[in-house]
Amino acid sequence: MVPYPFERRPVAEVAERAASFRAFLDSRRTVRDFSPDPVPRPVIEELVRAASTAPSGAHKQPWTFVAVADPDLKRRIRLAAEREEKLSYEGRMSEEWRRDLEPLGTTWEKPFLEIAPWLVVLFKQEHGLHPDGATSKHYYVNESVGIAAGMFLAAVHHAGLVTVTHTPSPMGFLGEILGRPRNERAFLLLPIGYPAPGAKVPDLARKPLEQVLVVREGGAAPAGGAAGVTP
Ligand code: IYR
Repeated sequence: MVPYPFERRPVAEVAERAASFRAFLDSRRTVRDFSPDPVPRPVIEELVRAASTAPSGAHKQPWTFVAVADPDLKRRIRLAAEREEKLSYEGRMSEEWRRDLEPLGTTWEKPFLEIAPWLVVLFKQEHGLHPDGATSKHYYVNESVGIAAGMFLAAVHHAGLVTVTHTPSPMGFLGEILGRPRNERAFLLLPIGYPAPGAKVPDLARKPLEQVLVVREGGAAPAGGAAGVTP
């Protein structure tokens, strides 16, 4: 163990920082309409370093980020993704699922997989696989990789770039095209870049706090109802 150099801030500053970070995250939108403008490789490296600060089960960091800028690989990934997506949109997805996607305006066509300057493919490592072929246990892999993905999204937004959490299903082709070892499964495909000029996003609203937060503060309930969030 080593000391943690934690800086304790006055509560007013904590409240201000909580609110300003919330507003910053609220300005993030999923973008599917990319500019081909390049993004330097060191930027992608910093985004992956940021994501890789995520907590993980027993600190195993059970993730691999594969950053693809090679046009041939991007084309192969696009074609394979579109093959799966076409099967999904034209048959595998239920009527209800198709209806739920209508406001997003998505189709099986994924031009962003070739246009975005980088495709970052996030793989989860089901277990450790060492150079001598020995394996070791990983814990809470989905939770760990999901947290790393969220931190990656925040880092992309903070850098001034955009992405979409694309999950062409099934994603087995990504491991094959990218030659990943047998302990890895594709988790998310994240195109990274700038929005195309005039890019549009769906007209979505976030759920209000009272639909996503339940507070149980304890103590006597104040007159007028539950503490905290009731208007
Ligand atoms: N993977 C498909 C379909 C899709 C599914 C969900 I759930 C979304 O939120 C968005 C899209 C696609 O990427 O088009």
